Amino acid sequence: MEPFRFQLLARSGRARVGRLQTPHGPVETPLFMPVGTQGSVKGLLPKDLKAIGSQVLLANTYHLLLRPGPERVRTLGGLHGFAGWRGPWLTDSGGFQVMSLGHLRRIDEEGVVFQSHLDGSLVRLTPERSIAVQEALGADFIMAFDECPPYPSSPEYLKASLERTLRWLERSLKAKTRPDQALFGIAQGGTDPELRALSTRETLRFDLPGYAIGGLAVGEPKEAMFPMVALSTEILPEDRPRYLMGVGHPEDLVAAMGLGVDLFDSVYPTRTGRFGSALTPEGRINLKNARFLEDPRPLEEGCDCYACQHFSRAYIAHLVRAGEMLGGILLSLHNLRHLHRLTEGAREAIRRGDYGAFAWAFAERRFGKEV
Ligand code: PRF
Ligand code: ZN
Repeated sequence: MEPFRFQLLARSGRARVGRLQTPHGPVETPLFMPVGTQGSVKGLLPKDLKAIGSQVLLANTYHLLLRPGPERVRTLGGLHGFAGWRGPWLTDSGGFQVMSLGHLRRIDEEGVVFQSHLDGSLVRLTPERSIAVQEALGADFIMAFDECPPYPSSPEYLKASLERTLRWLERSLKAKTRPDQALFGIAQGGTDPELRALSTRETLRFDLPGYAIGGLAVGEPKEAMFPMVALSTEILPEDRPRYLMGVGHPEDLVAAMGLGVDLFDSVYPTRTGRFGSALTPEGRINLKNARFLEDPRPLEEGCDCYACQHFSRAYIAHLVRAGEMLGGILLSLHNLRHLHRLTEGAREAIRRGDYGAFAWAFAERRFGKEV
């Protein structure tokens, strides 16, 4: 596990700064990972991602299995060679994407059978197949094959599902052959405190280089999500990275970092950018709003990203209205920079031992007045 050594560098309350070693260089946590579902962060060049401080990119087993296929990616150098991002990659295991995108046909002890959203063909995904695909894709971090139950689900279903996910974790681990990839386990349990604690404790029986908090941000209210995050980070070991899957709203990052979460991913910054919105410290602004058509200011005052350094809100609002792809590109770039700056600021505050003041200042700007 030495290639994936995780060192805690500083702590402030429950918030932590860590350094995570990977075969493609070290990364600093807390960290937001941009989503490159198809091996590409939509609209952005690897050099631009590097320039805004991206450290790890996430790709999806589900999509790359269907197209172009894992063997093609393996032959062309794995994700690092094929997709031109030479830094660390993480691949998700596919179960979650099957649920949200594929036409799920059956889920049983063996795995899932689904209908491809591309050509309707039947595809089987099991823990063994997911790991084999993730080994071919060659990411630094790979995820155990899990089931993320929908919200709401009955306690009976949650229990049966989390127990199956634990058996799938054992099978994922057995199927793994590459020593240069770190397998993360994923705790489930929905928003039931007993089941969440049970799933987390049982997942910890496997000595793994990192642990993910899954099954959240699937439509449950925030008042239900955060107690699960708090409970999880209390149980999880201090010396392993914790990854809260699919969470990317700035205010959720600030709260979860405060609870001791180290890693995040979400399509939110890029998707909301393609839909015409910019993240700012005061909240999200929609460039389709007529009030931006004559606004000479940058998306965010003081932002060092290329979009804010070169273009006005008025120009980007024009691009969005005209349906020009540059609009979505500039907004995605800015939104990712905004989240990276947020985690960078958090790291600095934690190093100073004052995460509380950071969270307080964030809340004041974000919620202290109307945008
Ligand atoms: N499991 C996996 N991927 C995920 C999730 C999960 O529970 C979530 C939940 N928000 C996002 N992505 N494998
Ligand atoms: Zn910017």
